[in-house]
Amino acid sequence: MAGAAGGLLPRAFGRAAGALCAGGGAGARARASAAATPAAAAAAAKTAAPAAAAAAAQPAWGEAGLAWSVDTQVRVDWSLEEVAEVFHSPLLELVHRAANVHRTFHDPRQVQKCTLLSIKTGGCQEDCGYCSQSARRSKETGVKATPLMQEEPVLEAALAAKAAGSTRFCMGTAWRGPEQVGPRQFKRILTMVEKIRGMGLEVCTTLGMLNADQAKQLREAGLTAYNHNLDTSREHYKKVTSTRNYDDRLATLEKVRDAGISVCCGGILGLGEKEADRVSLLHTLCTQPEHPESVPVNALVPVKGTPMENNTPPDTLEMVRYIAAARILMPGSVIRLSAGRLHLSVADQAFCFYAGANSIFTGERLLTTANNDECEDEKMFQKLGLEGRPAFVPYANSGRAVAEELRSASEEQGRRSAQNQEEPRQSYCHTSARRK
Ligand code: SAM
Ligand code: DTB
Ligand code: SF4
Repeated sequence: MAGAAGGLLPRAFGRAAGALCAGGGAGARARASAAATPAAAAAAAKTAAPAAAAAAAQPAWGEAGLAWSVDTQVRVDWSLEEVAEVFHSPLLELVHRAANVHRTFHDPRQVQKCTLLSIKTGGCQEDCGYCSQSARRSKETGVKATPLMQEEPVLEAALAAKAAGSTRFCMGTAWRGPEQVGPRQFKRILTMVEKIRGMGLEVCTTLGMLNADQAKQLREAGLTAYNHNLDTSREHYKKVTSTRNYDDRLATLEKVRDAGISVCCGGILGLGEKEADRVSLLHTLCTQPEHPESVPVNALVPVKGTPMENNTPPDTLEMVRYIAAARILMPGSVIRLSAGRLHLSVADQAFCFYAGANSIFTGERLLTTANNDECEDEKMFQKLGLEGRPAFVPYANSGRAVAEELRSASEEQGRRSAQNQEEPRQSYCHTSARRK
């Protein structure tokens, strides 16, 4: 279902692909899509153009209805209240709505396999309370500092990952940023990026804080994505890390975006945060100038010797709720079920995939902790009828780009109407068969 936006618009997979509805301009559609409850729908109806207003005013399930069927907009203007409303919806309604969004924007059978490699472990200057790699706690955690790996074993690991079905290779370093180690080591990483990209793999790095020049060099080397997590809410962040602040993280994300590299940014559940912190992080993520291309959802892996060793990790339903909300709020992004998968059963993971997760890390290790057995993952894919997501699948990841497409489509329609060349209007607002 490619639309005028040339690949930016949602592609509909399977039966949840509803009819395109006739409606007003981009503004009306944006208002209609914001209507997450009958009350909000009624409010939207007051200001929307007539057709969109009618759609917005009609809840999916009568008075108690949740307007899950109006979800094809990629929006970057979510209010905190709207995010909270999505997050706190009854779980099965939330998941149902998320599953619909998932099918509209992604092939739900595809789950991307990614492989992580810690190319420089331990000895980190920072003091993130969840992390095994901070130099300050090396005695307690027993994680020793190692130098940056040489090129050859890294390339071998990337080839092995590709042979095992991974389509993204992600390299992590335990340091504050490349500044800390100087240009020679950074150059080695650039070479790794270039060569791994040459293998036809997506390449991701997570190297801490970047300046604009480093981001540009990574881009020129062919980097696909840069992982830099916000981890939790701005409010809770101070309790997690004292050596940097939220704005430092946001500044690096801006440089990555400006360099034209896809942003991979998400968080960890289980850092002692409240539900309001989870809502706040989701709100920050979905109101970035563009949605992150990837949103990792990590469950804390409590590491002995860290201040969070006794934290209780989130349960499956908390993970599912978070994934489903992220899927609805950032429909085009790849939601990555990341750390903490080791303790999830196949049924738990199936629920996460149903709620919209479409990537996992495969391979025996994450960075410093154990990961699921690869053969078990393979069996899980077979049982659930999943297939690996290929590299470089295009998707509608950018709220900004979609908004621009909608604006120009709307202007074009305006011009046509003015010239009395009325053609059937195309709208990207999705109505389910049930609502007709
Ligand atoms: N040093 C870089 C940084 O902090 O951006 C990159 C490496 S860091 C280990 C990558 C991410 O892994 C962190 O941002 C965090 O979200 C996640 N992470 C680290 N330790 C974790 C743990 N014990 N449990 C869950 N996630 C963890
Ligand atoms: C992300 O969000 N999770 C991955 C990846 N990005 C780099 C890292 C998980 C690390 C889990 C703890 C460890 O193995 O040290
Ligand atoms: Fe260092 Fe990254 Fe670990 Fe923080 S999360 S201590 S920055 S390796």
